[in-house]
Amino acid sequence: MNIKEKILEKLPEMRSRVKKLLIEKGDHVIDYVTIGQVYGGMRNSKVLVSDISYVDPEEGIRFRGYSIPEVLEKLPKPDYAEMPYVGGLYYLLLTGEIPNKDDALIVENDWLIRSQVPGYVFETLKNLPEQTHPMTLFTLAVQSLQTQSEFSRQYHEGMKKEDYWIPMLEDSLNLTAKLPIIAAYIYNLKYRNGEIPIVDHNLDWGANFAQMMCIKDDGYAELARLYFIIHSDHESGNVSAHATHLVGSSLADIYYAFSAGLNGLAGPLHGLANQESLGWLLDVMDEFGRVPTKEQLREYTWKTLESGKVIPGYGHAVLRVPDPRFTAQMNFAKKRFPKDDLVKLADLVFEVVPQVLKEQGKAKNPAPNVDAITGTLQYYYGIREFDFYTVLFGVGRALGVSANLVWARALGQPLERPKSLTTRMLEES
Ligand code: CMX
Repeated sequence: MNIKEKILEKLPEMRSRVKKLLIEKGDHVIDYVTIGQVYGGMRNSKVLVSDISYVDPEEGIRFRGYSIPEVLEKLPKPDYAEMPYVGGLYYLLLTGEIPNKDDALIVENDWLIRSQVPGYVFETLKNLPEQTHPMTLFTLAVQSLQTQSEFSRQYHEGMKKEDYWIPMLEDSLNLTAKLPIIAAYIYNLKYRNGEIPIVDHNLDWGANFAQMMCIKDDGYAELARLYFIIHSDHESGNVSAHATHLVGSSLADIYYAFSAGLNGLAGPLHGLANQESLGWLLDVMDEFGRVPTKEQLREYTWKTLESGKVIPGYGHAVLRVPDPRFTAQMNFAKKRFPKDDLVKLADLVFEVVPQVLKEQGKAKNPAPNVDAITGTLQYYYGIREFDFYTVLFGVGRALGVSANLVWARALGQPLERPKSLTTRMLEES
């Protein structure tokens, strides 16, 4: 069954659950919000809803109820591959059901059919100044595809509200189909010969990305699938997901909404941390000329903290344990290239940094997040241009945020518009 048919099958029940919930418990208080939360980036204020994924502080992400190890085990895989089809993950995010191989292949084939990127997108990127950041190129490419929006076209022609999700799904499939090509083109444009990558119709979405990046090692196709799956979603409150949702709530189409999310992802406290984390590991290697001893690393960590900097890749706004996305990537690296010096260093950092952060006593979570290892793996396979790493994150993140937007439309979620107060009002409260 394709995704649209599956959503059509599930929608009546989901709509009636939400309707019943609002009738029976619309006035039910979930939690209260403190002034500390209002001034503190709204941490842990429970004001969003998403059925696509949930981050348990003590366990980590679950996609539609499945943990990362479960997702990697249960989703169908290409023959002889270890990592599942990304198309299968998209099916799971959008429908809530683990697909069989045929279901996953329907998505993969659909992506191939929709993969052609209009020539003007490449021309637009080519005409920008050479020093343009890869994330700026990525956002502009997504934004420039807006002319193709089915949602926008059908909305202006007039359509029933209950059908909004249908062109939203079309747009989401069209957009996600094109992102690997756009990302590989940005890499070529910035760091190689500027060639337009060619999709191989015999390969899946992840393997196609590896092929378009011209990385011959089969391990990179496995890593691409793993990477895009684990970066797809992290519930709704993180900056990229929330920005996408907020902009989408104005009934902006996926191109407007996701380019807003990408702009948020580009910040150093969010998606840029992966490159900062690898940079920190490489600085450690530079300082000692080899993997340092534990004591040397301890001292170096303190030196970083005392200079007023954070340890990138450590800490999290929600998680209170090591991020399972870190663990999945570390397991991958240790299985395939355990002798790599950066992997050894990342492992040592995992031993030393949480202890130092605990001693410092500031970070609520001294454990690693996803970004503590991501760059190390890309570096191993030869992707050494740091500025490109957040583009990879963005390709993956599109899957989760677009699935959320399709369901936001399907359930008729309204314009988001929280209320703000003045400092005086808070002082007098
Ligand atoms: N190194 C040093 N200090 C840290 C720290 C770290 N890795 N993590 C948190 N802290 C500090 C904070 O800077 C803050 O200090 P101040 O009180 O002086 O401002 C204090 O500990 C409390 O912060 P927190 O409540 O534990 O963390 P936040 O929810 O405010 O921020 C995060 C979360 C991720 C931004 C923060 O841990 C951080 O800056 N980490 C390093 C950057 C990073 O890895 N970001 C990627 C996150 C994953 C993602 O979303 O992409």
